[in-house]
Amino acid sequence: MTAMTYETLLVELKASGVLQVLLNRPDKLNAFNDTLSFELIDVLKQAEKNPEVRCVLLTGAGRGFCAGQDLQSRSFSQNDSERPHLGESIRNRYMPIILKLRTLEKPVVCAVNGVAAGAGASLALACDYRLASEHASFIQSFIKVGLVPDSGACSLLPRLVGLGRAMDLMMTGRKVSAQEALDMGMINQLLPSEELMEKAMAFSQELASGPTKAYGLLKRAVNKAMDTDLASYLSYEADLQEIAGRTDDFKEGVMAFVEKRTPVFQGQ
Ligand code: T3D
Repeated sequence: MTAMTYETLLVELKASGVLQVLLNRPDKLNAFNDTLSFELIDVLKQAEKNPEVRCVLLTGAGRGFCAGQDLQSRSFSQNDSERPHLGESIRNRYMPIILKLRTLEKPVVCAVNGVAAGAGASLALACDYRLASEHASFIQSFIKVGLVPDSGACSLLPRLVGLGRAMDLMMTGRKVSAQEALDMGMINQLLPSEELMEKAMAFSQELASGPTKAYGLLKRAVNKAMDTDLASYLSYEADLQEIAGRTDDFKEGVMAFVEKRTPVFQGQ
């Protein structure tokens, strides 16, 4: 096991190839200040580069998952005429995180341990698979502070739950329980809180022992399919399958099938 040192994250690379990333500002429900944003960007870049990392598991410390932007760092005085440059904040801090989660060619699992609000909800939506505890909830808080849903919410949420439900959640900013999130397809699994991390780790380990390159290509294919016409997509899919077909894991998968045994994937 290898541990990496950050101020607002606890990061540990397990022998299984799972990189566990714990958002660690529990007294602020793990809200994003600048440090947390930049540290998360850094850790995702490390995950991309390090071949020992074969799955990322993201969760939060304490009773919250992530309460979105740290609003205390956005406080105004009564007659303040200054306004923050939120476009710059989104481009420099949130955009790299969401893009890296979607384009990282390794599975990313999210264990939502508590409330996920604003950009914290978007963070969970950008992961590949969401398990949530019964204490989790999801809030599109942006409208409550007069903002547009950001960090990919307007793209990701309607695809997961449908346009009508997404508009309801984004326009009202109402809290969605873990059960409702499961019912509408926002999360993949709902678990008792005491089982969340054990089950999330077991699932992450399963993914970490899988054909890593194929997971990566699968993510590339899905990203492309969401944004292109069918004919262009089908041609792109053929290119990706050409790459997958040349991996050792494909050879191992076919040999294991023919030899009637369980494949042992090396992520190559
Ligand atoms: O600025 C930009 O760069 C633009 C990008 C914007 C992206 C966004 O995410 S906008 C949306 C920002 N987030 C929110 O609006 C959520 C604000 N938080 C809440 O509405 C509530 O805290 C929750 C519904 C999430 C949880 O409520 P509850 O009652 O369980 O907890 P609490 O008592 O409100 O919070 C506990 C502590 O966490 C508290 O600190 P204290 O008083 O004990 O010292 C609270 O202030 C702190 N906290 C919670 N959320 C934030 C926060 N501190 C800073 N920023 C937060 N977002």
